[in-house]
Amino acid sequence: SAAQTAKVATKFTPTKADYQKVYNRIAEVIDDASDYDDGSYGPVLLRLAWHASGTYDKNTGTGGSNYATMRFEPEALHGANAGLHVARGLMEKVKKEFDWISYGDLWTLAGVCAVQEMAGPKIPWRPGRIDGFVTHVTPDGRLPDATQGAPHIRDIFYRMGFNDQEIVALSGAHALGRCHVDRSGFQGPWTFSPTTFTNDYFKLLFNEKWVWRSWNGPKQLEDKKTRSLMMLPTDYVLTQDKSFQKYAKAYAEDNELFFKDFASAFSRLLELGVPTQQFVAAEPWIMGDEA
Ligand code: ZEM
Repeated sequence: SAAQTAKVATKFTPTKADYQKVYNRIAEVIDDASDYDDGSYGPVLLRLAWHASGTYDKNTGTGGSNYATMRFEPEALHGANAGLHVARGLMEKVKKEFDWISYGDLWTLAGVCAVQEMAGPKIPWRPGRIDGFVTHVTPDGRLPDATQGAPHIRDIFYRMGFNDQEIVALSGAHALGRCHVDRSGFQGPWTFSPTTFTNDYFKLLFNEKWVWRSWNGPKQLEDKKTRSLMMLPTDYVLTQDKSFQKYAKAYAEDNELFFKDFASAFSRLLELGVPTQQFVAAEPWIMGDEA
């Protein structure tokens, strides 16, 4: 019909400038957090982008950021995703304003925005993810379990297609945010500046003495000096495993190297599971340079 033709003819094709508007809106949401945690929604949004992408399995091609399956049960209820309803709720408001963006693009762009607005490196990103269905939901157990050791970390990240160097670089995201007893059971921040992206996580891993915390919660470490910082067993493993340790030391000594390697690995993480032909641009964009 004529009405249908007209609708097709006016179909909105967003440009980079339109995605930049979404980015700017997310940046406002991140900062509007005076009563939340350390005063920023950045860390929990970064965790959303990571958990939305980190379900990828390179052998089956399933999981990853393409279909934003965390919108559905049971994935939303997987133990690893506890607390991420906060981040999804924040992005729901942005989605209402920019209804043309897919959830996968919105959540990964939020991760990019979080890193950049918290003074981290520029993360190359491009849109093209599509909203999937409940049939695309991934099985539980694809994200890392913080109580485990090096073999488990390798199993999980090799499945996504990452190597030891990339595992260590990505782990540096724990410079940001904190653990919540009511989400993971663990408690506390990794660094003294949990809303600023730095290589402090690696510096602290080597410069502080880490001892097991005595408490009723799951096994975690605390710094002997102030007892105000924490490390998960999987964080501490980066200092114990020979191959991980090499990269962790390099990042502790060279912030620029950490920024470069994190940006490259995180950019790739955010594209896991998205067929190349779906992307609207041949090369990822740098967002946030011009408003
Ligand atoms: Zn995390 N992470 N993570 N992580 N993570 C938590 C919090 C945050 C692991 C893990 O078990 C946990 C990566 C890798 C790994 C962030 C980003 C990234 C928490 C605390 C746990 C238990 C959740 C809570 O209680 O709120 C394990 C085992 C990992 C690998 C071995 C990677 C990779 C990340 C991004 C690139 C961030 C930003 C947080 C803080 C969230 C917040 O709300 O403050």
